[in-house]
Amino acid sequence: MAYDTILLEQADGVATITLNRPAVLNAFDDQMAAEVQDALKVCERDAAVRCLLVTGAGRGFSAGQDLAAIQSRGAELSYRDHLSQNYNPIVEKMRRMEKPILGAVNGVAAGMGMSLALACDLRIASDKASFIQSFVNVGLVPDSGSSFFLVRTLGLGRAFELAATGERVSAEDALRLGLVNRVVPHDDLLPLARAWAGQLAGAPTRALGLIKRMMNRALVLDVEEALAYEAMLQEAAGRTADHHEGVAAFLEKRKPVFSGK
Ligand code: T3D
Repeated sequence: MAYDTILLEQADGVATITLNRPAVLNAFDDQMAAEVQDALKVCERDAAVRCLLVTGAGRGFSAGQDLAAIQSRGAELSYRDHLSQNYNPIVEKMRRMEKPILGAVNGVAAGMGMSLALACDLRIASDKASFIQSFVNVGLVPDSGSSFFLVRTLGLGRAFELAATGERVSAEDALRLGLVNRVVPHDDLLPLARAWAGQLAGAPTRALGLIKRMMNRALVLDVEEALAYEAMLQEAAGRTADHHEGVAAFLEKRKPVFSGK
C-alpha cells in the first residue's frame, strides 16, 4: 500500500511511523487511519522490525479526529461504527503487537491523538509537547482507549479530571503524573528517541513481547492467576535463543548479542 498521510521508514531494526498531515497537526481522517492500520500490520509481520517508533511531522503529534471530516461525513455514519472500523483496530494492534512501541511525542497530542500516545508502550516527549483530553471540548467522551489507559495510569480522580475538563497537560506535568517516561529538550527529541528505539531493537525481542503480553493480562488477573501466567510465559522465554545467549554472555563476561529469536 502506498502512503499519502504517513511516512514509514525502516533502519537497523526500527520502523518509524510518522503521522504526516502537519497542516492540521496530524489530525486523523479515514485515509490516515487506514494507512496506520496497514503500516502496523506490515511492522508486525516483518521479523526485521524489532521496535516501532511513532511520531508526528511538524509541530503536533496528533490533534485526534479531523473535525472537518466529522462535519462532512454527515449524520448517516454511526460514531460506534467509525471507531470500530478506524481507531479501535489501531489501538488493539498496538497493544497486541509483541514488539516494543515507543511514542516520540513532538507536540500536542489531543483527543484520539492522546489515546494513540497512551497506546504506545513507552513515551518520550519534547518539552514542547502537551496532552489534551479534548473530546469533552467538542461534546464527546474519551475513546480509542483513553478511558482504559487514563484510569489505570492516574487513578479514577485524576483521570476524571483530565477527561471532564479537557485541560492541557504540559510535558512536565505529564512526566510527574506518569503519562510519559521521559521529557527531553525539543531539538533532542528525535535523536534521543531513535537511540532509545535502537536499544529496544537490540533487546531480546521475544522476551519483550512476552513482557507486553504479561503486563496486558496483569491488569485483570488475581495474584494466583498472575503467578501461573508468569510461570507459563517464563517457560516460553526460557526456550528462546536470546535467553541462552544472555546466560552464556554473562558467564563468558561479554556483552550479549540478542538476535530477537
Ligand atoms: O467517530 C468519531 O470520529 C469520534 C472520534 C473522536 C476522536 C477525537 O479525537 S475527538 C477530539 C478531536 N480533536 C480536537 O477536538 C482537537 C481540536 N484541536 C484543538 O483543540 C487545537 O487545534 C489544539 C489544542 C490541538 C492545538 O491548538 P493550536 O492553537 O496549537 O493550533 P490550532 O491553530 O488550533 O491548529 C492548527 C491548525 O490545525 C488549524 O488550521 P488552520 O487554521 O491553520 O488552517 C486547525 O484548524 C487545525 N486543526 C487542529 N486540530 C484539528 C484541526 N483540523 C481538523 N481537526 C482537528 N482535530
